Amino acid sequence: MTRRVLRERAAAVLRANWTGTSTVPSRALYPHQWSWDSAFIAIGLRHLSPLRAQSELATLLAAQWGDGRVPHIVFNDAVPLDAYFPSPDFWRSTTAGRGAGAPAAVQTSGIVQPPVHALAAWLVHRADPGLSRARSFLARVHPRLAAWHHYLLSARNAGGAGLAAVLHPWEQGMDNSPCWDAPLSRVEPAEPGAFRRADLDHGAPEDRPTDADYGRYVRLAAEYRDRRYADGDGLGAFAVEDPAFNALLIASERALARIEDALAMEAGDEVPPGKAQLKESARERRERTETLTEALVARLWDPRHALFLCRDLRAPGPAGELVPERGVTGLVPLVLPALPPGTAAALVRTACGPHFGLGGPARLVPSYDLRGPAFDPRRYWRGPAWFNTNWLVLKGLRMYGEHERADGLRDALLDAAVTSGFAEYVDPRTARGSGARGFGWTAALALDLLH
Ligand code: 9WN
Repeated sequence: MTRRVLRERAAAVLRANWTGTSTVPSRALYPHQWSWDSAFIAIGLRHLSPLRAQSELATLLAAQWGDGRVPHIVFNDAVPLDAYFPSPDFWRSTTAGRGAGAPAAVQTSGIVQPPVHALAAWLVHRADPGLSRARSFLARVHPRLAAWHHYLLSARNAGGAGLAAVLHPWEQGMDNSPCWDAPLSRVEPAEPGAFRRADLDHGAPEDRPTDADYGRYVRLAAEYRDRRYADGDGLGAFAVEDPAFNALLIASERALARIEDALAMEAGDEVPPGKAQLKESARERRERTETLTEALVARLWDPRHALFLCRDLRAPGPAGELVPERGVTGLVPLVLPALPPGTAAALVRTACGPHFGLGGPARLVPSYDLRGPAFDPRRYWRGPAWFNTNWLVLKGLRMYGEHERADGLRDALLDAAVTSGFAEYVDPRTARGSGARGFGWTAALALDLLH
């Protein structure tokens, strides 16, 4: 297949999923706007239409809450209520979220997703700096991105070490990863009759999380809602420091510093935030990326596994405990340029070793340990390879000079994307597709890899 045909097919997926203001991950399974999907989609969309890519991010950020959180779903009120569960009447953002500053004009969920947005905004700006300046794109998104990071670094610093904690598996985005099995086991599932799973109208049950998982997701989300989405003391039963979530926060802090540098070049000192303030903020952010990287290594690096692990803050002990499961989340910090000496090389060895099998039994990086007891090549985040995590690992391989491996992974990703019809996820060994087809970030990131 030529690059031109691949590009046309990926572009056709993004056109079909475009609603006029943003892009749905999948028309059938996910008919609304999702937070980290939109960030990855914008990264690909910038190659087709920098204007649409800007709108994608602006639409998401327009639904930001007053406390700074960017919701994980922005609902499209033209879509029937029963098309996706949990629907707006479950989250009740405009009433239960009022105290936390949920917007009145649009309905959203009340939880978050990984902060890929500043990184995406910077890449979108770079795709067409002239258009970006003409539309004051960076000036418009900057205050919202700054408030978003502030929320994560303050309200979500549950462990006290500076890292952000996730309060629900949906927040981290790898919903049924075996990394969550132990922390979730403390959550009493909601009654099976208390909710209806719309996902099973479109997805095969063996590809999706189980009913027991859903019972726990529902319980946790309902309890957070009933606490009126308040953070701080009295956090719920689930609180985890996750490597990918925090690595993306650090990468986005670096991107936000670049955004501030770019704005400072244009700004005078009269209009706030003036040149001096932007430069000072960029300097602080760069320092913070260093201290956050140190915290990430101190809290989550496990030399025995040669991998970053998740820290379960609700486990016994003053700092909780590390979860001894190998998830792809632990490889994602490879995107960080300033890892301590030896750490990146160890991560590359782990990615290519028996547990993730890259360049050996696995064509693409699996979401979970090929040799782990819970490995299942079809079930969602318990084994299949996903395109966003593979794209991140590929970026890390390239940054650390592993060009041959990066090229091999890029070719395998492009091949898997097109032959699977831009599947949501694929078997990491055979690249056979599962889940939704015509999936937004699969098409967007394939496009990005063609550039
Ligand atoms: C819950 C939209 C989202 C992705 C997540 C993925 C899946 C939702 C679901 O779909 O989660 O947020 O209904 O299963 O796990 O990463 O953002 O594509």
